[in-house]
Amino acid sequence: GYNPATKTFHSLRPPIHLPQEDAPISVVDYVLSIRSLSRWPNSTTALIDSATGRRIPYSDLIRRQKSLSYYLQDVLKLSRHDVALVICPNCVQVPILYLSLLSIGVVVSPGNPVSTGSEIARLVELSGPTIAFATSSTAHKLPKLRLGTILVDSPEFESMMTHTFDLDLNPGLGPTQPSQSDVAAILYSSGTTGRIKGVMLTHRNLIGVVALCRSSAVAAGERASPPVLLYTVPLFHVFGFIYSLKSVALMETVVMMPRFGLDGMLKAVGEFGVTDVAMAPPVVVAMVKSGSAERYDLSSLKSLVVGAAPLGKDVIAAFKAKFPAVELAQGYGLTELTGPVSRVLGPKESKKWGSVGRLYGLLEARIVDPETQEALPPGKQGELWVKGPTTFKGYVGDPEGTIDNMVINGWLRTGDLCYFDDQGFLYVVDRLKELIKYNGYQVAPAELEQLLQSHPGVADAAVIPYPDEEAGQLPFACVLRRPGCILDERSVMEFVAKQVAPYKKIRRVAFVNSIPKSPAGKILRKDLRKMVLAP
Ligand code: AYL
Repeated sequence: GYNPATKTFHSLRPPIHLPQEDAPISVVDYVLSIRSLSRWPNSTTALIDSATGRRIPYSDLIRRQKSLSYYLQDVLKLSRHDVALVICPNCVQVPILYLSLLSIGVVVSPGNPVSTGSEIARLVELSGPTIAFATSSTAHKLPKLRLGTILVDSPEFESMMTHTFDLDLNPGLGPTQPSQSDVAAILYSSGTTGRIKGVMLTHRNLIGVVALCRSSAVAAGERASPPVLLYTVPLFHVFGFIYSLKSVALMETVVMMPRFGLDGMLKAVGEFGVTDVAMAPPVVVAMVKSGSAERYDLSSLKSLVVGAAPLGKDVIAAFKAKFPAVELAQGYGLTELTGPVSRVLGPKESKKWGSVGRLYGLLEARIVDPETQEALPPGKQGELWVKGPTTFKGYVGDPEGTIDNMVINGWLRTGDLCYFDDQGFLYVVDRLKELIKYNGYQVAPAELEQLLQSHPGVADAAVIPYPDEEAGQLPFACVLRRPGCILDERSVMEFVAKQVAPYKKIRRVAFVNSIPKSPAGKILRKDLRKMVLAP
């Protein structure tokens, strides 16, 4: 509800209780304590590898997680505050690895496995890992770290997870009790400006988010059998990262798809009785457009949780017409708030088409006029500010002092233009920040601009989003050529494509006569957008 006196929106969901802030527990302790409340048996399947059909029950997951954490401590000598870089496609080993590292206080830092070597070098520079975990397909891109690179798809890793330790002989082994304010994970995001940054999330942040996710599961009511989730979202991104923790807490069965493909996903639904799928909007678009969806048995499917980028109203309408039995629940969130901020919950709320739902318990929000900084009432558009225990700790190093600009008196500025209706439903209208979202992935314009500016034929360049039905937005380069230079669209695109991960490629180019800038030299993106996108 909206409180006019404080001009603050409060959550309408039931209150959530978190552990005492000074209790020395890790997010893994919390996940396991929630798990112990579950009524599903330990024989419940925790993980399914969709490629091989291999199943790992919860009893086994817990054993493996413990063995691996002993191994990491005893043999690899990892300890509290070490940073571990994880560069892996989605696979069943990764959630077990996350839990093992977090349980002994090692900071988990997952990066996109399609990153190039130089992009990964940048992540290493930011977070300073001592060890990396990769697969045989990604390891070659990693630089040499002090403790080397461990392949999670190797027989050695399998034995690390099944090794037995005599705890009487090794009394020092076992979970570490961190302070909840310790950094637990470093995820990567470009935030509201500039280049990619390392987002520090604490154990407290992760505990908060697991508690939020649990509260919606409780509100949705217990299922007759354990939910079966399929993640099309990557485990290195905040959405997949926190889902991998909340699924263990709630004893859900998770189907891991190493490589996403629409037909593979639809087939897996029937094959494994998938009840819920977590996805970004382009997958919904693909489901609507696909001519083959009818061929698959989707009868087990109850709901899709869709987040990370805007979902068009017409897509929602087409989806409901095509799949009337499946609930489509939008969620909204951002890395700097450890993921979820709001979601649509239950069939009644999902009638609010286009809304990203209501605020989770634990969170408060304001809608602030970007010009006057005044807090606005329901129905008015402004920048969304959020306060709660899931606000990130800061950016690693933070040489630009970005956090001072981004968190003001505990309020995190999301950089999104939003409004609430008078029933507490949130709507995202536009993005005020520079960030481009291609298929739900973050693309930082400044990174591409720097690359373009290094081209000898380019005098100046700016990168802005170009609207696209399938991908959401395309990175669009506006290039000012050096006088006398013959540079065509293709060579601009190829120049960038050679140096970046595929999702960051420039997919459209315009040649301009000038790039509008403020007196301070800042690109005026709004003016540029008007200039090149006007009909
Ligand atoms: P990041 N509609 C419109 N824009 C969205 C939405 C949405 N539903 N969700 C995210 N965004 C945009 O850090 C918005 O601009 O995290 C926001 O500031 O990669 C930015 O994406 C943040 O991008 C969950 C868990 C959603 C995670 C998420 C998405 C996290 C995306 C729901 O339960």
